[in-house]
Amino acid sequence: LKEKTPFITFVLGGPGSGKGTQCIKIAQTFGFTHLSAGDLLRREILSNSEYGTMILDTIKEGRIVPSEVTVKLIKKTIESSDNYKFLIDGFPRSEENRIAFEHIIGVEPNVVLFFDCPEEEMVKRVLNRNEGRVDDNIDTIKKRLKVFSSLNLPVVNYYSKRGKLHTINAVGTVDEIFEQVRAVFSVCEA
Ligand code: UP5
Ligand code: MG
Repeated sequence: LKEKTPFITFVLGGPGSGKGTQCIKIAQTFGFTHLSAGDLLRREILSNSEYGTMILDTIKEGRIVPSEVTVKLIKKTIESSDNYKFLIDGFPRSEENRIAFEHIIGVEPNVVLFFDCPEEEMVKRVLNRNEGRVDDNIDTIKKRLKVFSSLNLPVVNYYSKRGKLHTINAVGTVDEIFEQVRAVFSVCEA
């Protein structure tokens, strides 16, 4: 049983907008546990899970893995952690994801960060990454961008209306961007 109610930050932004890079710095500076939904899914592929093939096919197409699969992985990670502060990177990606999280985990995020980045900059970063990700090719990137604007931007708008959204200008050096992020957490630290 957790002694403290969790403090949850959702970290949203398009492919290559810098979510993962900034999460590492936030985790180090503010003591969050960094939980990347994409990393949890990629780990699931490697672990011979019954869902492995389905997840791989979905990621190759830039589509969204069914909510219950992702939320189950997130729940397991939260429950097995001693920490109570979590950065959930790259989730929720759709209104359906968001609603599933609220139902299954039973809490709403305290803070939502949105890394706002022009498409051409995101494409450039992803193509330069060179880490062998199956979805880092121009065809899949185009699909990821479409899915992002049609399914993920509604989630961004939802949290904007709820007054929880902090939009970060994601163009600039990693340190310049982190200064904007630092300002958010300096005010609303748990
Ligand atoms: N970089 C970072 N910051 C920079 C800066 N300021 N200036 C210049 N370069 C910068 O950064 C991307 C690259 O840019 C890196 O090389 C970095 O060094 C450089 P990164 O921090 O990795 O960006 P990030 O936003 O994390 O990009 P990522 O590609 O991881 O975002 P996606 O949202 O596309 O990927 P994710 O892993 O979250 O999801 C992958 C797929 O999994 C999805 O498409 C989907 O199919 C599936 N998925 C689900 O189905 N459900 C989920 O809940 C989550 C994922
Ligand atoms: Mg990432």
